[in-house]
Amino acid sequence: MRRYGSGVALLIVDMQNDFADPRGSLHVAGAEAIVPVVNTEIALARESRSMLVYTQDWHPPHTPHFAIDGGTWPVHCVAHTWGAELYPALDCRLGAPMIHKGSHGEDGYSAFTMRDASPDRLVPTPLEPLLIESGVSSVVVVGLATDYCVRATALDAIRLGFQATVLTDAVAAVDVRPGDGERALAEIKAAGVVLAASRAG
Ligand code: VGL
Ligand code: ZN
Repeated sequence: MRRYGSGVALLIVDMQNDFADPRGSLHVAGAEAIVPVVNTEIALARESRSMLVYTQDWHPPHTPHFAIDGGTWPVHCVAHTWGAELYPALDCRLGAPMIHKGSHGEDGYSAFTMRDASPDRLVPTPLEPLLIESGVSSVVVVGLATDYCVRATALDAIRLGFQATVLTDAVAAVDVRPGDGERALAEIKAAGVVLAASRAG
């Protein structure tokens, strides 16, 4: 098992109440089941001195991302509310960097870049420089949701020159259309992302 090491970061994507808790406004089926898997990966990463980075979807109360404002989604992960908090059963390491995304009305799917609708442009988050400064060349992505933030984060990682692995039993999909999660995994694999099962090491 040599998934982790000092040049590898574990990205723990959007493990927040609105996605992970059945009472959440955008609950992802199967999210609770990945929590112990993600916690094990956090422990393995720490043992091997890998950097941990957490992300939070972090929206204002009104954003073009929400259906009430012309977008797609129910209101979710509004900054400083219960829905935006990390799921309590997740092993949250104090001091690990936290990347907030979507804070200024962008879509915020990728942990690396956000799409701002007006003007239409990509806005970087602090993640890429943070990884480069920390000597990271490879990322392992876990969390929610396979077909949105995990997909976008893994595709951006490859585009930016990182090696990227997604642990298929440590992610779960929204599946707006049945099969979206599986299609997203096939797409990111074709883009060069390694798909692995956590147990296989
Ligand atoms: C996400 C839908 C809307 C995600 C965020 O974290 O995958 N999905 N906002
Ligand atoms: Zn969102």
